[in-house]
Amino acid sequence: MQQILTAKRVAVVGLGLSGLATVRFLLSKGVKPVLMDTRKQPAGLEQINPDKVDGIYLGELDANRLAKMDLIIVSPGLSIKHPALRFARLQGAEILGDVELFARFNTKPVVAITGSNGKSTVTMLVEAMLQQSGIKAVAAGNIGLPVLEAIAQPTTEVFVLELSSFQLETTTNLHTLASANLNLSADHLDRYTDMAEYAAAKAQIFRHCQLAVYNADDRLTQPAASQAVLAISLNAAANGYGIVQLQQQPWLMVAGEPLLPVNEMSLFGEHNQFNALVAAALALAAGAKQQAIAETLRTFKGLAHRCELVAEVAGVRWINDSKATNVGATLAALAGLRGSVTGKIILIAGGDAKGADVSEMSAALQQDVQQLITLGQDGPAIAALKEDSKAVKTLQQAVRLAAELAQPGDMVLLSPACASLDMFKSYADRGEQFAKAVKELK
Ligand code: UMA
Ligand code: ADP
Repeated sequence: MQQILTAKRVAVVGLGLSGLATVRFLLSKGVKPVLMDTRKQPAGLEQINPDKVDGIYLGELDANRLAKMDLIIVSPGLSIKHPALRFARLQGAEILGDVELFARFNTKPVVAITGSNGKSTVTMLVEAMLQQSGIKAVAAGNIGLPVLEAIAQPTTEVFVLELSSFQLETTTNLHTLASANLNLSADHLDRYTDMAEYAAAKAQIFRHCQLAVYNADDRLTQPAASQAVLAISLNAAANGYGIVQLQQQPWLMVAGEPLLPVNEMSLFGEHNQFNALVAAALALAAGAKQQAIAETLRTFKGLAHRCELVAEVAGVRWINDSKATNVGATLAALAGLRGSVTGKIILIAGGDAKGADVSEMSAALQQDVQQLITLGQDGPAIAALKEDSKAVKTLQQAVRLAAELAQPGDMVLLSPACASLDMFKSYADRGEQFAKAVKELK
């Protein structure tokens, strides 16, 4: 595989986390890449020694320079439809992403996860289930640790990769023990022409997998190829997976065996029962033990900013679901939480909808939300879906307004259905500002 890099002119486009890891990886293989980024001041610039690389070019991409390359490794944040990249491809350059480079060099077993929502939760669950089984598993990819940084850890026995559609669209040779596509709902439509194009990017995860795990209730996740498949549904216990009634209570069934009662799981919400079943199937494929899977599901508390209880003040629960950056995630949060609320749900939503049709929230806003507070760039489009919604300018104002309107038994839910970047540094920054504002309430 090493020969794919020799005698080649190689460029790395994008100097974020994955770009920097790519540069280090290439340098370790004796390759001196050309570096480019459309930003004048990319965050990772100061970490690069200019003497070690073959030039750093910032600002608008130079199509002619790119066209001279044999191999271009593009960061996931940059669309491969960029005219300069298209031109380079026409001139014969090979364009791939860091995950494809990983795939060509990796020798360890891989489990991979994609979907519009639930990727990080399932990825962390699988990693924990494998570790609990005594297997040295490492989670990497979209979850945060760049794959080309993870590849350098010699003790790793299994890689658990969270893969975004951006990473998958440049990945063609990733071989996995098992891959899962959790669900597809409108997201990133500012980058894809339509849902079909977005779904096609996600479907790449099944290209070379020994077991394809998909969502039986979401047709768009179904693999096209006829490899071994496992369809999982919460609505029907089939193929050995699902929810079964036992001793008058619902149990998770995994590989044909009742694993544990649903109420013993520390994660809540129906969507997390589905996540648990998929994670169990993937972990089993990579050698996890049933008992370790059950123990993980009893103790795994979930990740920050995903339906996270940040405070309970005067009988009002404040939930931070800032990671709900698309409509599907907010719908799952409402469906998962509504059963546990005796009073009103006060929803704080809005931000950058990334081109999605927010009207898909309309029915849930009527049925499950008693008061809507909106903010951000696409706040008005969401506000238009519900009578008496209230628009605010800042998250702090939203929190103060929610506190005025809330009564004991109510839940205030930050689940924006939108990306945060119009107002915040990241979804985590938005979630932290929410928690801070809640703590400051008198
Ligand atoms: N950018 C430019 N010009 C460039 C290159 C990038 O403007 O030349 C911009 C991008 O549009 C983006 C930002 O810079 O706004 C970062 O892009 P990047 O490709 O450099 O990102 P990295 O820092 O390498 O982080 C990437 C993933 N980011 C994206 O896909 C946007 C991280 O996922 C991932 O954790 C990391 O690699 C390690 O593998 C983050 C993410 O937001 C969490 N993912 C999206 C999501 O989950 O919705 C897909
Ligand atoms: P991702 O990594 O795909 O963004 P996360 O696990 O970080 O997924 O969860 C993101 C959001 O999606 C959270 O708001 C969470 O409540 C919601 N979510 C988690 N799992 C699912 C699922 N299976 N279906 C729909 N929404 C989900």
